[in-house]
Amino acid sequence: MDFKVVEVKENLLIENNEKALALHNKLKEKGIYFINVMASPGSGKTTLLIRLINELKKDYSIGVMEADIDGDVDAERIQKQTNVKSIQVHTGGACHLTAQMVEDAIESFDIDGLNLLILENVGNLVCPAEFNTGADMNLVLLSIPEGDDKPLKYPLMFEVADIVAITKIDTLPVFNFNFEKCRENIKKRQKNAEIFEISALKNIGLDNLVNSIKNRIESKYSRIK
Ligand SMILES: Nc1nc2c(ncn2[C@@H]2O[C@H](COP(=O)(O)OP(=O)(O)OP(=O)(O)O)[C@@H](O)[C@H]2O)c(=O)[nH]1
Ligand SMILES: [Mg+2]
Ligand SMILES: [Zn+2]
Repeated sequence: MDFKVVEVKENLLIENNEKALALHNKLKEKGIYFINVMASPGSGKTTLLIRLINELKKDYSIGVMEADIDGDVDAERIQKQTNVKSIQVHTGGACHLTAQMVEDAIESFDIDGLNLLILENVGNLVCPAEFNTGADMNLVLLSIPEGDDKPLKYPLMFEVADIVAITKIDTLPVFNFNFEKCRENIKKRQKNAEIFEISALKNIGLDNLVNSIKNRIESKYSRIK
């Protein structure tokens, strides 16, 4: 019995990886860079995205997908506070997105007019990391109140991270959080991860993060003339 369960899951992930690769290639053909944002519920993904989008929209034509189990508050926040087209994706109870779900969601955009797609994945440190979305880059948030030990407990999320934004640093005075330890814990999982210390709320440290994202997009496509 146990053996069968494992096999089913493996097949599911293999199938998802194939779909993700196809989607990745399709977006590449269209010159679209795709960022997948993952983190715990309430870690500050939407707050950060509003800041990032208001900078990135100066150079890129952006489409945003907000994934949640239910509700449309995040898509509305993005649209209201950035004026960028955003859609809400409901997962129908699932706590992650599959590549197929992403592909279906992308159909709501006129993607020929876009060159940057951003996905806010479902708030969850576990299975979103298992399901490749076809993205060019995974941006993972870790907020101060969650604790510096999270990379030890949720290894895969940090293994797949290209950038880790340690966020809510304005709350540092009321939490025990060791940056050095946290960086060490992240590097244990992903030695190439680029790490930024930020506060989206207080607008601290965002310039470096924006520049890193732009550099990644430019090194793939050379968009900015
Ligand atoms: N102090 C502080 N609070 C923050 C910061 N960023 C976000 N918050 C607060 O954290 C709460 C959750 O923020 P969201 O941006 O909605 O978090 P999220 O990760 O998008 O949440 P879900 O989509 O529900 O998973 C809100 O009350 C924000 O105001 C920050 O840098 N510092
Ligand atoms: Mg959100
Ligand atoms: Zn899940």
